[in-house]
Amino acid sequence: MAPPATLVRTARQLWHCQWRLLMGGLGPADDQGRYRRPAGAFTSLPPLPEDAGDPGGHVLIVGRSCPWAHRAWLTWTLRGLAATIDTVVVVPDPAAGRWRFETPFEGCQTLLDLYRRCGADPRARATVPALYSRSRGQILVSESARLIELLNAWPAAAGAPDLAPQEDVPAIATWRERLQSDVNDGVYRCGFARNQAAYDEAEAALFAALEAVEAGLTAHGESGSGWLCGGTHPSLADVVLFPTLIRLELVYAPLFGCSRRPLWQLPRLWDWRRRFHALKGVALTCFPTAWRSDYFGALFPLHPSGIVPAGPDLATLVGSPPPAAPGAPTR
Ligand SMILES: N[C@@H](CCC(=O)N[C@@H](CS)C(=O)NCC(=O)O)C(=O)O
Repeated sequence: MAPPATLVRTARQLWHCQWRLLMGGLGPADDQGRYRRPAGAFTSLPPLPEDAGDPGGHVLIVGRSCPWAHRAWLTWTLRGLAATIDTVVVVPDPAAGRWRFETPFEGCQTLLDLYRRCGADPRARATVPALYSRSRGQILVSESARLIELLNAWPAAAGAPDLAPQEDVPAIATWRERLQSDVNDGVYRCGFARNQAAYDEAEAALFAALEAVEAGLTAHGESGSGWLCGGTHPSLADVVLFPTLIRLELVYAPLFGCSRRPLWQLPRLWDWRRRFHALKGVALTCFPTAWRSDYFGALFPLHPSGIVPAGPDLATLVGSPPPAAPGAPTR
């Protein structure tokens, strides 16, 4: 027998209050209910360290599921920095809501311990990615936007591409600014919106930006380049786009409501993602099982059951697009 309507109404009101409280734990919102990413610690771009060329002198701390860490990991990969920068992967501790080291790192069990030891503001969250200097015993930078710039300036492996060539700097900056707000943070602004209007605004901006990328790629496609800022290799603009796009069908569409259009309807973008994924070493930075379990398992206010979906299989997202059905719209 169905419970009485008054009981259902009361339960819904109570749950809604609880939900609002729990959402506050995911991050702050403005008075319109729009998610606002909190500022972190170690946010400025440091100078290139004098010992940057020393083997193993620095450590890039990343988490598998984090898209901000992913962009740093990609930059490290594309620049071939394994000889001078080690990587350490932290794993989520959902019960405590923080990152922990699998084996103690510099005597620390958790990333928070390391942040505290490095003198971070006690109120700051301990986030990935972070670049740590062994010689100084200090986190140099943990804001991914600056971190990827530092890694691009780092002494690189022979033949590694410059991901921000001088002539492309203005175009890269323009793309990065839009992608950061409307796409990288945009998916979170969809998922963490506190009301319909806040979601609608973020969702519209997200898909407008993706369509702008599609149009940009089409323009370059005609002149023979397949990357966002032209040229023969990807730039930092491509690097920041990839972590969000590769998680789209796996996480952001089903969990954050970023599902207005399937990506195969943006064929240049689909192909761009396939080509980026095929770059040397990029597949080694992709962990679809961890992405699914970390997002669906940990974001309790968005998904209280914690049930982790089975798919889709990443291989189906980085192959050829499905053939359009006869008469199906191409846009
Ligand atoms: N602004 C930071 C954001 C990084 C960030 O939010 N990382 C998340 C994982 S996706 C994190 O470590 N969160 C832990 C926490 O907030 O306690 C950046 O871009 O580097």
